[in-house]
Amino acid sequence: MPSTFRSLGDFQLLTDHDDRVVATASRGAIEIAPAPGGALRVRLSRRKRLPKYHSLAVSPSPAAAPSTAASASTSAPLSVRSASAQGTAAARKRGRGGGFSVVNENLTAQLQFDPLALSFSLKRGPAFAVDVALGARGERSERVVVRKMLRPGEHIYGLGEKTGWLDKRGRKYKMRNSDVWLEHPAGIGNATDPLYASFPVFVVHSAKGSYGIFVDNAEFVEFDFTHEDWYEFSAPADVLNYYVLPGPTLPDVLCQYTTLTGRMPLPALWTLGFHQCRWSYASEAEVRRVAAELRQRDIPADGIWFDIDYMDGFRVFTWDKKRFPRPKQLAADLSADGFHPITIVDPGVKVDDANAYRVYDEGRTGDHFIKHSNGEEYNGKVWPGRSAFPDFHRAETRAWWAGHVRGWLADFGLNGIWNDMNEPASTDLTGPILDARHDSGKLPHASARNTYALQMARATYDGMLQHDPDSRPFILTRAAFSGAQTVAALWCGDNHSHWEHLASSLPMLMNLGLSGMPFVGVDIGGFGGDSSGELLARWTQAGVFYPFCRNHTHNQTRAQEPWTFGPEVEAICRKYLSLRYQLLPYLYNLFYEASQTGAPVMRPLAWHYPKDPVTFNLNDQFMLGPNLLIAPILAPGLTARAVYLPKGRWYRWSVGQFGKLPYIDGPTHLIADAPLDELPLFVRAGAIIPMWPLAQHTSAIDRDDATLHVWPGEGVLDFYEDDGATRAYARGDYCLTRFKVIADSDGVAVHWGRPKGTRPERPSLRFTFHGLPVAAARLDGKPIIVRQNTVRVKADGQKHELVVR
Ligand code: MIG
Repeated sequence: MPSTFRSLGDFQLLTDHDDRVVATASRGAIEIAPAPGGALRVRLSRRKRLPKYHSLAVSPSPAAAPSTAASASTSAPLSVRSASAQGTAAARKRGRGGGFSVVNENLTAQLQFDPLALSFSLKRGPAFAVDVALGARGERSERVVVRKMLRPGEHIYGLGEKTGWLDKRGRKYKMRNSDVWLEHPAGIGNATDPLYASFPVFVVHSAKGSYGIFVDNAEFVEFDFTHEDWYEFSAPADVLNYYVLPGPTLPDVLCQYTTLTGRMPLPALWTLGFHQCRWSYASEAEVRRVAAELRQRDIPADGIWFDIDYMDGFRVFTWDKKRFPRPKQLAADLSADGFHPITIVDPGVKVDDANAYRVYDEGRTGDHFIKHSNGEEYNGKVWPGRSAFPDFHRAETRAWWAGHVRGWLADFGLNGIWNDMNEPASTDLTGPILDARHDSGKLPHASARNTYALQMARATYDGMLQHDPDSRPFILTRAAFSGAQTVAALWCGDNHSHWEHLASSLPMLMNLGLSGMPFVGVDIGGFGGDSSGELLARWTQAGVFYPFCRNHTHNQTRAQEPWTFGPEVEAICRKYLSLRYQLLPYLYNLFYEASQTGAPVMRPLAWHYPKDPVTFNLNDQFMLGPNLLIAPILAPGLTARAVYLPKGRWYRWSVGQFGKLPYIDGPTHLIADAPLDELPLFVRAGAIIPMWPLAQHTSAIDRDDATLHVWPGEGVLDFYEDDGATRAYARGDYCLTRFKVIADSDGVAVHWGRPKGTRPERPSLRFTFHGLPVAAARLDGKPIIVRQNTVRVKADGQKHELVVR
């Protein structure tokens, strides 16, 4: 323990309030309170008095527990515990020997008095999250420190967007939203930290189960996982707040965490399509050319992006009139061709001459910019030059910004907003940004920085909803904090065209998913540096399985659109992007699940195989939902790779080939062939995977024409369908049908029930069976026609049984 460490001192007094318990010691206090979703909240103070609890991450009205048993398409149903939707469950408290316990639903906190320490347990379960030391440290004891026991066999996941392996053991991490540029081909082991976003939440997982800790402090929180027997987290604040998420499974932890911090609402379907970006398509002609090429070359795409050069001198909410003389017409033409235009909007507002730039003038008059402690406007240098920064922690400023966003969308017919530089990135001009104050001077920068982007995204979201109250706003953000999942998707900033950055995207994105952030991706092909044809081909093969799928590159690098490396690479990109489009109903279903339970879309194998130690730090494979296992090629020159298949039966993906397919029974390692045009992709026996016919953009998809692809085995699909665009689903306009597949020695049966929701069913449904030759089919006992392993069934809202042999 460093010499400056001070314990909280001797226990003095226990106060039992109705909704919380406070133990005071000579140099501090601990408060324990029940929290929604069966969690407990702990507040550790280095003073004897606890200020009022305040959080920008934990919503005052917690997300409801999953309302249906529809935890989507998993062979074994998710064991999601029902959370108490209404506020907190009352604590049951009882004294015991030298301690005291607080209980919320199944979770008990045991408070020991001498020395003050906490441990937790689920009914009859062993103790976990056991304190080994509590106190404060630093010259003025300015950092509150919690140290807890770590056991052999325990692994650490989460922490959001971090470098390093899936398992965070062996590293220290800091939460401080930062604009970073990794010059070197730093691989997974690269120690760059912090990055752009802060998610101070982690999961401790072992074959015995999982629990989570969410450190609810926006200050620069630090984590230390370098020790054998304990881990530590600390915050430079008077009070450290943390929630214990009891699990006992990974899905439980995510459900508990997102009950507190909220879940991602359903995205608009188009946002799951392919996005083409570059810094920058800097003229109307260039944007039109790229859009036309995507269509001519049959590269399916929905998003087309406008990086900073569309603006007039980088002034936000303006267009460069020379290069974009008719932005409204341009957006309308793009929309007519199935593209969704998205513009970048940075926080920095150009400091301009009086009456030259409305946004700056209004910002000054309305007191909307952050100021130094002496009351002067903080200015830093960003793209527009000298700039001021909106005070997004202030409600009036958020409303002002929302108004601009609303106008921006309405005036030009745009569909999405891209928030960059929102850490905020800035080169100080008027003095250090750390001296700036937020929320009308009430909040020091060190407490406001990590939530700056979150508050900006919330303002943006509000503006987008004002523009169209029935829409599903789309925001892509670089910086973020816990809770950002409720308003934004995230990409991981400036990666590079290095194989190592393709490889490191897997653990980074999987850990973001385990931090409650399902809609994530990295720049496909790499942002900095020149990509190569082989790298782009391999990156696209992996990237079509990222939840967010965008090709993007720097303005000083060679072009990186799918066709720029010749016909072979173009064909590979087309093949895999087309597969993504056909798989969109499966992907959309996973987003539905995320909106219900907080489950990630892109998952480590440990999510589905939590007792299998081979999965615990498996960095080079991932699952898209329960049924697809992706093992991308992550290094040049390879035409085969080792793949781990966990317990159960697996098929290599081969839609289009019928008859008997070879299968592999796990757990096993195998060498999978992977010529440049093939990605090792496996499907779980018992999978039901909905697919749509291929189209070049989401609005052209015939969504009534769905096929359920079935691989023999045991499985469930809760097939969720809605209009993919509006909020009508919240009024019941959806169709949710549960399909079950059961296999026996000589055939497969699919059962389904009456759909839920008021949305009419699609007129019919096709089933295609894989892995067995189908000679005959019976629907509710009556023979029906089979062609190419496929049968078509008319929808009638009733229960049915389909058996094929
Ligand atoms: O200082 O807008 O991460 O995606 O293309 C660079 C230009 C600012 C950084 C973003 C990148 C974007 C670029 N931006």
